[in-house]
Amino acid sequence: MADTAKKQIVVIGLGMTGLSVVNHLLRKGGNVDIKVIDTRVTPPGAEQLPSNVALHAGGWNMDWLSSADQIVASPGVALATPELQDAAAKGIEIVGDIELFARDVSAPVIGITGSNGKSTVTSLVGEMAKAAGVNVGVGGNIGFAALDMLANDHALYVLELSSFQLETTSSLDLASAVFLNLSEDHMDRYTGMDDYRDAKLRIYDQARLAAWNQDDVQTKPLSHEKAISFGFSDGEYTLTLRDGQEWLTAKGEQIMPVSDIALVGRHNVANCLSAMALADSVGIDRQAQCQAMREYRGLAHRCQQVLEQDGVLWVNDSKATNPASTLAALDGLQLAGRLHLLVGGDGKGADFSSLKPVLNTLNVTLYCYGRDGHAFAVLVDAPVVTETMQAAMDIAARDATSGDMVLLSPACASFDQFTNFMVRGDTFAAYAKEIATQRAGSQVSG
Ligand code: UMA
Ligand code: ADP
Repeated sequence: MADTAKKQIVVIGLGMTGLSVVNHLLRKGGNVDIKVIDTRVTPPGAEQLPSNVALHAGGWNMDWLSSADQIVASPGVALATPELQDAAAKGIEIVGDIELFARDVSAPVIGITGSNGKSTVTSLVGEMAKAAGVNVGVGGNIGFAALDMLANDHALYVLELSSFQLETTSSLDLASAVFLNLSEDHMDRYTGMDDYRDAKLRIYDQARLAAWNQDDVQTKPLSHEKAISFGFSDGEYTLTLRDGQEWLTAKGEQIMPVSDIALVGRHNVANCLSAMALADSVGIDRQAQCQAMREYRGLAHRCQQVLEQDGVLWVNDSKATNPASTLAALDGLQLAGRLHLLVGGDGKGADFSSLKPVLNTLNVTLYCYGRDGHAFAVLVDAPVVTETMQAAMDIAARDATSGDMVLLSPACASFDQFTNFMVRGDTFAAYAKEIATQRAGSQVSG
């Protein structure tokens, strides 16, 4: 029986988010009763759940749901789920972890959303703040639960926000927010692109300053009192020429040559422009911004070289989980030899035809693996179709010669065959090294 004198809080999902919510509520204390529901039979994190918090795993508990005063839903559980719809119809408040964060945070917060580049921009702004000596917390969708940051009193928070998290958040008071770009993703969760875009646009309603991308008009706020923009040829943060060289330019002032940016790829120039706009909004000085842009080389699993053997480069871009991020990896790619591109996995209902034109211009062998590999096989004339990524790597290793690149940039989520994109990327790197060791051994013995 529920103790009706206590506020009944039901947490849905016991992944990283659910655990952070439970720990946050316990830290806050008060007259609350916390229960957790996870539809998975063996939810991750169950072993870390304090013994005084009840867990219902492997399905729903409708009694717990209907007697809840508040439901805290994890981002992996869709609000459209009938059980949550029922609860909402009964007037039960449904929020997410970011809403709880918004209600308790007392330092300035910067928010970052978009289809691609969120983690790169989030971590780059974090690096800028650190270079300026600010005690900064960096978290959210990037892989560190927002509420866990509140346990340490930071002077500034940089928060990566997914569309799922934004759906259940309404009280953020962001110092500034950016919606970086919009391209097809998560079509298994949204009714279409408008629905997906609307979820992302919610970020601007909760921000004092809205930063948008001139090169992707879909990111423009529908209305906002204070909006600024960035873009390659337009906006307050843009590129200008000096002595034939491109310079990052902020509000008319030339700041730094583009060639000084440590991150690689044209998309990362746009990421730098947006990061500068966000850093300016909280007064991070320009010198610190430039230092971070000169030094920061990016996160693992984003176009990361993991091996070079016999002139063949092996590159891990496992974080490319949608077609636009794979297009970014292919943009401007110049190779002496052939590209061996590994794609496939859980396609999340995406349309991959946008890859076809660029594949046609490249000297490429396309390896299609995993559950939705077949959806890529129609894009080229002679695809190599395999069951697993490792099987594709075996063939690529056999066929690649000096000057070639083997690139994992799968345009899909990993969940059909891996726990997450990091495990997929680590598996790619480890298996590439295993193949290399075997080959080195056979060359010696041969
Ligand atoms: N799940 C169930 N039943 C449940 C609860 C979850 O089946 O009762 C499934 C979900 O469908 C999902 C998986 O479990 O496939 C994980 O969901 P979760 O809500 O438990 O996830 P967390 O471990 O809490 O991680 C979440 C984010 N995951 C998602 O939004 C799916 C992490 O982003 C984020 O780093 C973390 O919170 C901290 O904020 C990951 C992600 O893939 C990296 N995000 C998507 C993306 O970037 O494209 C949005
Ligand atoms: P997110 O957190 O939004 O998934 P990441 O910074 O982790 O973004 O990058 C994910 C993938 O998208 C990587 O493959 C990366 O190379 C690519 N990418 C990064 N920034 C951009 C951008 N501005 N436009 C398109 N693709 C990008």
